[in-house]
Amino acid sequence: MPNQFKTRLQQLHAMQQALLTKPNKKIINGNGVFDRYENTILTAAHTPVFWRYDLNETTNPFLMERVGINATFNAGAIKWNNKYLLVARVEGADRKSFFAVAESVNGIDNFTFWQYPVLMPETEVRDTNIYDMRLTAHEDGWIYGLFCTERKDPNAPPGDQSAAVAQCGITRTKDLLQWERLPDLKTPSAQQRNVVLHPEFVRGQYAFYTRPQDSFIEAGEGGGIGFGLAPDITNAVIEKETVIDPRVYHSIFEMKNGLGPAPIKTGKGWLHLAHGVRNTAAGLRYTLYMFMTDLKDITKVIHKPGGYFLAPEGEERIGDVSNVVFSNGWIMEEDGKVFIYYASSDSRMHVATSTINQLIDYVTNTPEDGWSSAASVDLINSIIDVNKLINAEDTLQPKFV
Ligand code: M1P
Repeated sequence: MPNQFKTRLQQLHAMQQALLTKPNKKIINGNGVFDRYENTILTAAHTPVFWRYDLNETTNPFLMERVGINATFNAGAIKWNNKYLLVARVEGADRKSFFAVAESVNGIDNFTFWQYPVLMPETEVRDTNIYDMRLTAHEDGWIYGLFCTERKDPNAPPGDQSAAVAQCGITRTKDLLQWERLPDLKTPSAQQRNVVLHPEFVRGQYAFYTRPQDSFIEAGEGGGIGFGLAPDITNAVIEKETVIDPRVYHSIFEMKNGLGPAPIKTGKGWLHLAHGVRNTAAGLRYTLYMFMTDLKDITKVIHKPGGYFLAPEGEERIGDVSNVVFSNGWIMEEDGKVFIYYASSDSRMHVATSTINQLIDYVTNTPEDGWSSAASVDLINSIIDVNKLINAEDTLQPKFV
């Protein structure tokens, strides 16, 4: 009689091998700004079999999954020793998230998790849940990881088992293996998520992009993406937060917004990727948008295309929290190629690629939001008028009258 345990084990390994070695392909005919890829790059099924199964036939004769993994998403990204690394938010079946590093040789496929998840040291207050790390290679020589640490609200009434306090946890590393935990960031706001460390000192201080929020974990009075300085990262205190990218009525970021990865420095300004959230009858909708800030005054937004840069499409629209795209990781190569890592619907990771020249063109030449329907029609009319001046043969469009 065939050994059921061994047969199942072989099948498990074969399936995972096939997944981890599956080549990815660019989807042709994108929008000219970036290209999507056919396959997801990191899913719960990518987590090693030896994380989830006790592989000892004596203690696990049915070869049952002992530790379920629910999702892998919202990954920070960095190029390290010639490999593309994602520090993913891995969420267990128990709803707890933790960080784990997955690496790829080409940045678009074959992402494989390192043997162990990240062992994140704690502060004196235990983290209930940690997630969404933004990596910053700072000019001080450290790689920082800023992430959200969530704990039960100590002031919640006894019957309330969901009120939480979200704060910014800070960790740093030199090798992505050993992580030093620093005290959580202190700001004037009751809640913080989506905090990002700027890669350079600003007036000799550490510069943070924040997301000020009131005491409610959702939405709240928070006015947008904030900014603040702290002289000491080992005891980071921001005395004053100013909003640099506010929420706006009837926009893609009317409910809330938050910075994505650390900005990329370009000759024209600091390029930012962020997420904006709007309400719909079907719940919140998260899309990605871009803006650029001044090289000298990094709090000054100098370009901001109207609308979203990337929105959930097709299967991306469906998942644990549907209608969400979220990005907290990107990598720019020396030749200008940019890998944009994004998660869909709080479930799995994708990659899109572009170049820094395309992204600069996008952010500097895409018209800004006119904030009204009439302004949108005026904009389209002005493009039609320009196109009418071009020969019909050159535009491959029907002849204008
Ligand atoms: O569920 C969508 C996202 O919601 C939160 O982001 P934000 O604070 O900007 O609304 C986070 O929980 C994030 O991880 C999640 O993807």
